[in-house]
Amino acid sequence: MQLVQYLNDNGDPAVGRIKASDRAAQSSSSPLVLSGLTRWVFLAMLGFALGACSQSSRPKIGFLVKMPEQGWFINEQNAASRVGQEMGFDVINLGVQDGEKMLSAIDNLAAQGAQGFVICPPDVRLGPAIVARAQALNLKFVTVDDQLQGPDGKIIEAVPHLGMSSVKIGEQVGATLAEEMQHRGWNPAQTAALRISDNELPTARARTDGASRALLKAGFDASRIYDSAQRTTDTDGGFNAATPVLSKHPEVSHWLIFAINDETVLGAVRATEQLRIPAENVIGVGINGAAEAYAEFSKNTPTGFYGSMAVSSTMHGRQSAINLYKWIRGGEKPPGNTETGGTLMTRSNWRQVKTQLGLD
Ligand code: FCA
Repeated sequence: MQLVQYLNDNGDPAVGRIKASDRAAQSSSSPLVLSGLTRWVFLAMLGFALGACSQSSRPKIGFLVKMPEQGWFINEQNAASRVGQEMGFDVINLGVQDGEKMLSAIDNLAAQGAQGFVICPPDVRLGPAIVARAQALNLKFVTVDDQLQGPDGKIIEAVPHLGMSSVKIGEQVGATLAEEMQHRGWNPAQTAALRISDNELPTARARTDGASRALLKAGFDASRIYDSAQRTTDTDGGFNAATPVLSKHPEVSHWLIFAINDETVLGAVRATEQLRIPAENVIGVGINGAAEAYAEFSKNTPTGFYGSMAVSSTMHGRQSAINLYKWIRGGEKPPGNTETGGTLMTRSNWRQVKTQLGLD
């Protein structure tokens, strides 16, 4: 305590900071009486040494995400850091945008003395490489959001996972699109749907398949759903996937847009704007409910981005970190698969939903 006060001031402020009575007690009882610069250097070194000791004795985990710039992943990492502070462990947040970065991040974690990591991998097909590296380095790990695939393309069930209930959330997206289309009184003959998905990512396919099913159930014509595959799951990926399909169908005046997340739908909505399709003729519904959605809902005039199925990224970050930490501390291995639900967030209720889901 005294040391912190000491280092916060310039010169020799410790003397000024310590009450006269304490100072008297200190100089008479302390066997080690140093003065001036020597004392300053000694105290500083002691402080650093103590700090280093207490740091290294705290358990450490990594939190590795494929797109650290996305609002969703920012929330997850922040929530993990917060729960670490509450429960007494350190969280090292890293971005792992490709396989090479990911493997060196895992190596670095081990070198820093971490005991495990939570990961949303840049490619689920890296599953076997992650398992092998973690085993070699004796690190425990769990996945969040995207589940790992084995060489046979099947989910690696042995790795504990926490993620959204993709099919159900997809179905909510489809039902929302159908309802809003009806609410706006659109003519089905002038309406088409743009479905953008990432075929390599099982959670993505499950989300867009769920949405398609709900649309069909509501009576939407299957031949009026146009597909596009995205190369990346961000806004650029959505924009690039949407543009050719939208341009190819000038006869369509009203568009429903759905995809794997908010970023992709936002990219597609930007593409409609560039093609001068009026915002009121577009209903885009995304998934995530993080910063990108708030920014869109905060605009003065509504855009084609009608809503987002919001899921608590805060809860995902917090719970997956807790699961891993307890496991590291000798508790049971976390459940094989935990699925979370979603809530519709729109321009009119986004602030309430944000609070309700404990989002940053
Ligand atoms: C995938 C998506 C993210 C987010 C997450 C829960 O990783 O790419 O945007 O939706 O699932």
